[in-house]
Amino acid sequence: MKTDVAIIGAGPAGLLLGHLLRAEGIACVVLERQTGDYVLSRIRAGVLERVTVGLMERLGLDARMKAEGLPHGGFNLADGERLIRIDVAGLTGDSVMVYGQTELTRDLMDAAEPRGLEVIYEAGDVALHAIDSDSPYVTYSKDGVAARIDARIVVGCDGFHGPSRRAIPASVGQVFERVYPFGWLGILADVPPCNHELIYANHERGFALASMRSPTRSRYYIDVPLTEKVEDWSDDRIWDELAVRLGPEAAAQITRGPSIEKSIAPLRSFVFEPMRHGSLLLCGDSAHIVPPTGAKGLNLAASDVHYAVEALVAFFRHGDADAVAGYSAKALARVWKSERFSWSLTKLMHRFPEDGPFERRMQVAELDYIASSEAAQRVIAENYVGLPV
Ligand code: RFL
Ligand code: PHB
Repeated sequence: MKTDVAIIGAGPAGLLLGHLLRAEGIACVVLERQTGDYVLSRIRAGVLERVTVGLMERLGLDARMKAEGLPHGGFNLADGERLIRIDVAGLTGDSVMVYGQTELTRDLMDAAEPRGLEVIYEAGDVALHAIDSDSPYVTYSKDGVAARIDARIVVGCDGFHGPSRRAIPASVGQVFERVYPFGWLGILADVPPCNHELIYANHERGFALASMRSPTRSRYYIDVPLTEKVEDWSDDRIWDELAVRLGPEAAAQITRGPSIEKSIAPLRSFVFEPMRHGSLLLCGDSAHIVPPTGAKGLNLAASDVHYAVEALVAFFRHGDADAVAGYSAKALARVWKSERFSWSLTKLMHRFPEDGPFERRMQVAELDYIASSEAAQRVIAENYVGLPV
């Protein structure tokens, strides 16, 4: 098979990119290792920035998001006792959209066939070849049969564990990484949220986040040491811990119920540079990971896709090879700012094993400063709502 752009991975990055290229008249094929149902079963991000909402609007796939998503003009930081509200709308004039990654992916998936976007699910043994040349190709197997796609450009949207980043020779790549000594234990339950806006809490006993998917579905997290096993956390134990960590005001409003999903996700900051090598571009988690504090992961994947589409349209329409060459620097400038924000919010809201009383006082002082300073709140609001692309 021959196409302009071979896209590896049908997560949010790959599907967004595929639809946007199709809409620009650029031929592409998406290869996904899993089934569509498996991709939809992964419970991940819940907060969308303007850039992500904007891409869905551009595709005309925003109807369900506009009907069912919850625009949020603020969120809260908690220090165990009080809530510090960050008035995102008042400070930035913009808001975020609470709409699950699962729902966004479903909207993109459902629109693929009607719009003629070819997505090949259950593609095994995907491998990249000749990415140093102008005629790269991808091999894979489908139903036991070997297949090959010849393309002009390959885009790796295959997440942290996919083959694309590894296809770039180690001699030209550089990894920047921080692995955190805790993970987030997440619970999804069909109960009303305890608060109409998100709460990120730093309590003596650890971090907690109250989030939601809808007025009847809640998403909560607590941080736990990486040695913890999810089997050791009964629903009751999690609800008890949430009630303590979120503070008395939120605790009074918690509705308990059986979990419909429960898992532990490790936290990591990771950037791979460059995000382009030869005819290969990387988008989303294949190039970078942020800790979930700040809800930047999915939104960074969307901003990468924005820059990639810009570069590929310039290339395929006007033969502008410089646009493709410049993709990495453009994307990385925004990536690093989101990495910084996610890292700093993670440091502010979590206890690290090496922290002593001094570090604790620093956190308390910073939260107290944020509570009293509109300038500090504005810095947080501007980053939370998403920096411009
Ligand atoms: P994805 O979503 O990982 O999609 C990559 C796709 O590539 C496929 N793939 C392959 N396909 C073909 N051949 C191969 N060899 C392949 N290897 C992999 C995979 O099956 C998959 O379908 O990456 P993408 O599109 O870059 O999107 C990024 C976002 O998914 C990610 O940044 C966020 O979900 C991160 N993240 C969160 N972000 C937030 O903003 N808020 C959150 O609450 C949040 N929670 C999370 C998360 C990520 C998690 N991971 C990665 C384990 C919770 C978890 C558990
Ligand atoms: C979520 O709802 O899953 C969520 C929200 C905000 C975050 C992380 C996760 O920072």
